[in-house]
Amino acid sequence: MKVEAVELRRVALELVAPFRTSFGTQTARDILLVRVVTNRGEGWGECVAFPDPGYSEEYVDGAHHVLRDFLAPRVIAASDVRAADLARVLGGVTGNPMAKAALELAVLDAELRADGVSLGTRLGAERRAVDCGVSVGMFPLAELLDHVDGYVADGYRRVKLKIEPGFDVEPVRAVRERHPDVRLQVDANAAYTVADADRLAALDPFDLLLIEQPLPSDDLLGHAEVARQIRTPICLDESITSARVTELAITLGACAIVNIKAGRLGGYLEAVGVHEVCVARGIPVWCGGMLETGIGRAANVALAALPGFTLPGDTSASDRYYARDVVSDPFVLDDGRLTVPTGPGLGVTVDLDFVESITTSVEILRP
Ligand code: SMG
Ligand code: MG
Repeated sequence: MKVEAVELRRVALELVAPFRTSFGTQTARDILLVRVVTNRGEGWGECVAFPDPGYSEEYVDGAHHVLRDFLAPRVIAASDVRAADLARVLGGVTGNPMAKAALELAVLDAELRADGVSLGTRLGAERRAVDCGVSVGMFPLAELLDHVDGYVADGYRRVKLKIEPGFDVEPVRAVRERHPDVRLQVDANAAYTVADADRLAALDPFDLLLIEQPLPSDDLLGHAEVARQIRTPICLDESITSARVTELAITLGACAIVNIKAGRLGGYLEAVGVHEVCVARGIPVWCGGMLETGIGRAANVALAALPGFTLPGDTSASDRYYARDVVSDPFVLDDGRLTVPTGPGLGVTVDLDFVESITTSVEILRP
């Protein structure tokens, strides 16, 4: 397949509710979409970088720059590109996994649409629908409880709360008292240190499925130490940057569960590699989220349908994020599940008129 042009398009979308985490608050989104035009048709990808380098080093302007100056030129210069070759084609560029993942997804979508194969089939999906959880940002307690009540009433199969030092035991206790049977987990986005093990152990009585990324991303030994001091299983998110690091983290005892996010891993193909490692080592996985539009969401739902994804993901319905999604076939919760698209490529149709109406800039790169 020959890539003839790469379009870098920024769109603006309001979130239906602010999303506060230990690293900042998202309200209005500034999203970078990638469209590739090839001799076999077009494909779309979504870059999950946020405006600030808070979740990880990447941020949307930086990802845009790297795509424009380093990644897209390599793909455009290649005479023949398949998604499976991208790791090699982009190999000279280190880091920048979110930028790479966005380009990979666009190439995968174009290739699979041309071949008439769905992304789920390509990745190894075995389910027709996936169990969905919901991740709730930090709010004052009364408001948090209202949001959780609403999501539980919607049918979400698991609730995730964001925590940080000073906002942990109290909200977890309040939600647990109100919803004794809901599957509940927490995510610290690296806000604690190994010295906080006692504080994290104070969450043990609330029957949490897991604590996600309590410590900084490079502190694998610290996570292993905390794991020895608490009963709640530790799940890693930010630390899991490749299949190799996943092997290391599991071997060190740093995690008992893994959150798989393609953007953090440089693409959906590496995400499948992490899934393989985890299945081989008996480690349950679930699909993370980065507030994606229907483009990234379609890919996440396909990934979450692989057999090792045995826990509900942060793959919520379109209306949990946006009043109107960028695809004409938004994701709708049905009995706590989303249906895996079966059409070629991503299996969703980008709503071009709507996308045009929310576009803030477009850049088209050609040879
Ligand atoms: O997509 O529903 C979603 C968000 C899930 O909590 C979520 N993601 O660390 O797992 C995580 C966070 C990162 C983004 S928070 C704005
Ligand atoms: Mg997380």
